[in-house]
Amino acid sequence: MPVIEEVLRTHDFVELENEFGAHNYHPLDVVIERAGGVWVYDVDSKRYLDCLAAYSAVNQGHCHPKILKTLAEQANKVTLTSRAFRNDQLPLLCKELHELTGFDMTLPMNTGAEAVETAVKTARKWGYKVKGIPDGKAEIIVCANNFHGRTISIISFSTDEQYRDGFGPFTPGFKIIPFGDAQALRAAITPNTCAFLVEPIQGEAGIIIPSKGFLKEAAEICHANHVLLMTDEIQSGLGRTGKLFAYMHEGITPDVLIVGKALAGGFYPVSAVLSSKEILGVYKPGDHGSTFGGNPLGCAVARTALRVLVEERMVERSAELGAYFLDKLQTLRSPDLKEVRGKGLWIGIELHSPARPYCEALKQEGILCKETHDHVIRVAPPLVIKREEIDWAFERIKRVIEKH
Ligand code: IF1
Repeated sequence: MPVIEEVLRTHDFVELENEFGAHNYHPLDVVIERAGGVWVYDVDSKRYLDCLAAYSAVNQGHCHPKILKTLAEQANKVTLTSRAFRNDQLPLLCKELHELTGFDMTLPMNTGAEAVETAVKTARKWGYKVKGIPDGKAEIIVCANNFHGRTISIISFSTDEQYRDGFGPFTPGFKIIPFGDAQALRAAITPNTCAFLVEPIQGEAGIIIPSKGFLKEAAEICHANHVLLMTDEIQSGLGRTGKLFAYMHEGITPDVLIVGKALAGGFYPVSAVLSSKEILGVYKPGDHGSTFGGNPLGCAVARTALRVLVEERMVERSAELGAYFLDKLQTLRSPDLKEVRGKGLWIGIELHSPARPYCEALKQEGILCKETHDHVIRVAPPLVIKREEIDWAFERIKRVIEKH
């Protein structure tokens, strides 16, 4: 049979995915073929400004040339050793994370959910071995409207019915308090509480910023009660909010820091749990692990992803340009507009009506945004965005918001 080279277009890819892929997403129908910096191009060569940045996994910009170079060079040397043997990249990543963050130790994993699972296991182990909680009784406090991933244990403490529906039975040992409520945290702690797990700013919930001082008070309450404060900075970390980590806005240090996404600049899934020697010291060989966690390809990529974040002043850029963008967006006027809020280059535009039609209209204008929780448009471009590109985006966002 002759092979016919057909050119596949957007609708062909959409149909193929709909037919042969599971329908666990409802993506915008833009089929991306290539990207660089803040710009992505679809299969019809139409250009879009990316205002999602893969949920903050490409903070460093798409296909950053230095990270790409490291990926290619390391892939030519060795990609995977397993942790049965050592490799020459993991020790350097751990040391560099220590120098960058001040935390003593790193436990590497791959996806965000795995790192959260690892933090939960760490807190429980610490609760039994160090705090002396009776076996099987450890409790972890979490917040309503959290998003920490999609494994069974993590959805066990989700308050979003859709994330849980049909997936039980669930993992016990979690207590839910309202987000931003220090009094509720104090009241929920018992002698069996080993940790409080929290996003400093809630992403999926709609970029919800707690009132000033909440995290600081939470840190004091945790400290006074011998409870670990574990911040999930998988989305808020690595410059997104205008600081290296969002907890730095409150001048505190958590006991356990969870990072992922931008840790490897979008080239590779690399996540990690960072903590003290006392806390990560609870692990003995064989207690926990992962085939891919700490692999030389991921570690090399992460080292360069961290280096460019610092060298190219992306955290400072996020603070400066985020404030500039937020100021502009706060001038928008529409009866459908409820609130514009944000920190750094992480901005939520909350509407009275569903955000999806706005995202469709923005796509037509050449901007890719994704709605969250129905009524919020999130604006979170790569941190390499330029002032002129913000002006370009603002003109179009204004047109779409004020036209509706
Ligand atoms: C999807 C949301 C964002 C996270 C925090 C852990 C994880 C995430 C704070 C898990 C992941 C992603 C997952 C992605 C969509 C996205 C998301 F809308 F679902 F909530 F960003 F806002 N902690 N967030 O935000 O990390 O295992 O995915 O690597 O499609 O589910 P992961």
